[in-house]
Formats: sequence, C-alpha cells, structure tokens
Amino acid sequence: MSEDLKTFVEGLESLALECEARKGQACSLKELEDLRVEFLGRKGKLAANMATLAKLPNELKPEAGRTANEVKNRITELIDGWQADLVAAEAAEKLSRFDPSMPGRKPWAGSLHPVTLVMDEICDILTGLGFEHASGPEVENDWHNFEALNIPPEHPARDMQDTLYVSENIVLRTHTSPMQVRSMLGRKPPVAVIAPGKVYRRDSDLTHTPMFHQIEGLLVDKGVSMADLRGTLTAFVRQLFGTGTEVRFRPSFFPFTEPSAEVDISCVMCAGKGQNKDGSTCRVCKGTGWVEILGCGMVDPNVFKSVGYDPEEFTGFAFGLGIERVAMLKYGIGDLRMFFENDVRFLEQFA
Ligand code: 2U9
Repeated sequence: MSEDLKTFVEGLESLALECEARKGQACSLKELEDLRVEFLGRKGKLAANMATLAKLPNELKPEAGRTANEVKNRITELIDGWQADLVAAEAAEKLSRFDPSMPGRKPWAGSLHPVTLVMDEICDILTGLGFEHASGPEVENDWHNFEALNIPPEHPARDMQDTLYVSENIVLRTHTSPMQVRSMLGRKPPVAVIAPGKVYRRDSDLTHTPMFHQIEGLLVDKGVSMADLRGTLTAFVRQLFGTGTEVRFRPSFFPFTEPSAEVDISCVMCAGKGQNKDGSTCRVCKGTGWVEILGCGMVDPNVFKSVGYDPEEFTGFAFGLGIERVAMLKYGIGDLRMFFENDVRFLEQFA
C-alpha cells in the first residue's frame, strides 16, 4: 500500500477509535446530536479527512473511498446504537416514575345551565300532561305581542312591560304569548300548547334582567273551565315541587285573561311553616309560608276574537311562569345575577 493511502487510512481509523473512546460521554440526546455533528457533520472531522482524499492519485481513490465509507458506517452505527440506548434508558426512567395505582385525573366536562335544566323538566311535565311545543320569533310585531292579546295602544300594560323597541312597530317579545297567538291562527281548537323561550324587558336591577326565560301554556276547547285550570296547575306544581305541595289561587288581573289569578305554593324552604327549624323567619317566604309561582286565567274573549275563534263556542285557560324564579326556588339560589355571570364554580354544581 502506498504511503499516501496508508496515511489516509490510518487517519480514518484513528477517527473511528476516537469516536469509540467517547462512549458514555454523551448523556443526553442533545449531547449525542452534538457528537454526531462533530464527527459526521458537513464541517465535521470525517469531512475534514475526506478533503485529503481529493489530493490522492486517481488510482488510489477507489480504495480510499471504500475505507472512508466503512469508517463513516462504523461511526454512524456507533452513534445510532448509543442513541437507541439513551432512548430506552429515558423510557425506563419515565416508567419507573409511573404509578399505575394512582387515581386518574377526571376529564373536565361541561354541564347544562340550571335554566336549561328547569326548562327541560317543566317541558317534560307539561308534554306529559298532553301539551305540544309551540315556537316563534323573539323579534315580534306589535300585533302579535300586544294587540291580539287585548293590549291596545295606550294600554298601561305596555308601560308595565317596559318594552324594548326595534322600530315603531317591531319589538323584542315581552312575553312568550305571541307564540300561542300564532298557534291559534294556524289551526282550529282543540289547542293545547306550551311556549317556552327568552323574553325581553327594559328592566335591570337586583331582581330583574333585560332578558329572562318564560314558559306559558294554553288550552282551548269546548267546555274548558276554571276547574280544569286548577286541576292541571295543581298536578303540574306537584310534579315539579313534590306531591306534598299545597296550592292556592289568588284573584289577579292580566289583560289577556278574565278572570285571572296568581298561584302560590307552600314555601319550598320551610314547607309552609313560615319559619326555619331554629325558629327564625324563613327568608324565602318572609314568614308567610307561601311563595308566588305563576300567573293564570281564563282566556279573555277579546283574544279569541283576534284570532278568529268564537268565544261563545270555545273557552280556554292560560298560564305563565318565569323560569329563573322557579330555578331559584328549586335550587335555593338567592341571587338572580348568578344565572348570567357564567361563573364555572356556580355552573358546575348542576353537573
Ligand atoms: C294567550 C292568552 C293568554 C299567559 C299568562 C300569565 C298569566 C302570567 C307571568 C308569570 C311570571 C309572566 O314570567 S312572568 O313575569 N305570566 O302571570 N301569563 S296568564 O296568558 C296567555 C297567553 C297567551 C293567547
């Protein structure tokens, strides 16, 4: 072998030996990568040796090239082997820290809003009693929201309800009643519908929000009486609040019903006693033993005339309740604002 070739080959061999001697020096994948660059990189030690290959006479180049390739493969195999060892060691270390007996972390899951829960429960009870779901727009015209419900222009109820106007004739519905008006316009009696949804009023303080949820029910047929109203609502509140719930009807006034009544139930907090176990006054019913839960009445003949029903032929009852109020009573929530703040600590209690 010529001297030139010998020197070249020896240079390569000592490079391989140098690399072998570095075993154990690279303790991490990063350090190992640095080592790979040091020996095999574009500006590394092997590349420096290869520069001298170009200076060898042509007839020696094939032999020199073969040796260079062998050395490159040897170094590559070395480093690849160390890398595999490091990866395996890291995995074993991780596994040694893994405690399969440790309880897992529960994935976080959302839950239904209490207003949705109560709305669904009420809808289930009322559909169980035979009512069908009605629907309709939240942006309504004056006629469906007021006029058809016996609330003419200048009627004080329009102030009472603090309407949010979109334009002179268009409002955000102030109650869910326009949905029942639309239901009646679409068919002849018997009609038994419930109308759940958002309603809007220009009202905002501790106990009022500009948007809240209502559900109303309407039954129209031949011979529907106040007794049917009482029976239906008593069955309804007993399913919602428990079979022991007492119910009382107080005379009231609404433009769309005549006669009208407000319904109280025995207090959900103190079971109608008016006081807590320690003798203090119940904060929910303020000592009266009763809480107001809904409004109702026999549909006013003028409402029937608006939708083309003959009030001599048909009678009906209607009722309405606010969902947030029911949710506050059911879950013992003292502050209406809780429903609208979207605080997860509040919401996740209903999961
Ligand atoms: C038609 C005819 C009559 C629905 C009724 C009430 C009484 C009532 C309130 C309860 C609390 C609204 O959310 S609240 O502020 N509602 O007191 N609603 S009778 O009467 C109707 C509805 C539709 C066609």
